[in-house]
Amino acid sequence: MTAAQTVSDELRAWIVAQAEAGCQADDVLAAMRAAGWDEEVAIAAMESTLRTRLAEVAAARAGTSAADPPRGVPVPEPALDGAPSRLRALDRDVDVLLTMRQPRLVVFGGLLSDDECDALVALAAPRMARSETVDRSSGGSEVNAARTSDGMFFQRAETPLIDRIERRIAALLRWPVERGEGLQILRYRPGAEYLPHHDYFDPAQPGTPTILQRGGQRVATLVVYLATPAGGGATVFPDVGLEVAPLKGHAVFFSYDRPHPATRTLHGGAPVRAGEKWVATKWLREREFV
Ligand code: PD2
Ligand code: ZN
Repeated sequence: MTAAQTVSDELRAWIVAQAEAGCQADDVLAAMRAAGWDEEVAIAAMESTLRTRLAEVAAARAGTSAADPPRGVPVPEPALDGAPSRLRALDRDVDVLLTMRQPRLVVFGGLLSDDECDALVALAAPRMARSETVDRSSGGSEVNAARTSDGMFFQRAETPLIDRIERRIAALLRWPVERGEGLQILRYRPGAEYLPHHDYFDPAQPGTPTILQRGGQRVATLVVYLATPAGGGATVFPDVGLEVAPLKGHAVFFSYDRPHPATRTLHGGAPVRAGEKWVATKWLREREFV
C-alpha cells in the first residue's frame, strides 16, 4: 500500500479501541504494518486519531461537546433592541447613556430621583459599619482591607421605598426580584476606595459551594450612585480602560455569564478625593436568593 491510503472510520475506531484497551503504540503500529499499511501513514493516522479522541474526552469532562465552546448561563439584560435612548422601568423613564458589548455594560441616567437617593442614604446612615465582604474561603463574612468604605445591607423589600426601587430594577433588567440580593449601601469618605475585583464567586475557593447554595452564582451587578463626591470615586474597569463617573441617581450595570476573567468585568472604586460617595449595589443571582 502507498501514502494514498485513506483512513476509514472503522480504522479510527479500531485505533481508539486499541489505545483504550491499553495496547502499546508500537504494537498497534506493528499490527497496522502487518495489515499492509505504510509506516508513515500509519503513524499519522494514529496521531491524528488519538489527538481528536483526547479533545473529545476533555470536552466531555468539561460538560461540552468538542464542536461547541463552553457557553455561559442566562444573564439579566435590559431591552435595548432598537437602541432606545430611554427605557420605561416600572414607574420611571431611565436614560441609556452608554452601552458596551464586551464586557456587557450599560450606564443608566436618572434611575433614582434625588429624593430617593437622599431617602436611602438617610435610612442607611445610622446602620453603617466598616464594610464586610463575603469571605470566599469559608463562606462567612470578613472585614476586607481591599475596601475602605463603610457598608450595610437592607433586607429585600425592607421598606415600601426599597420595594419600589427593587421592582424598578427588576423591570429595567428583566430579572425577577427574587433573584436579587438585598441592596448593599456603601459610603466612601475621602481616600476610601475599593480595589479592583470580580463580583462572581471564584469556583476555585473552598467557601464557594456554600455560598452558591443560596441562589447560585452572581451573574450581574448594578451599582447605583446615591451621592456625587466633589472629586474622584469613579467605578473603573481596568480591562477596558473605562471609568464611570459617580453621578447621583445614575447607575452602571454589567453582567457576567460565567465566573471567569474572560468576561472582562474586573472593576473597582477609585479613591474619593473630596466629599463623600454613596452607592447602592444590587447583585443578581442565577436563581432565587433566599
Ligand atoms: O462603589 C463602586 O464604585 C464599586 C466598585 C466596585 C462598588 C463595587 N465594586 C461593588 O459594590 O461590588
Ligand atoms: Zn464590585
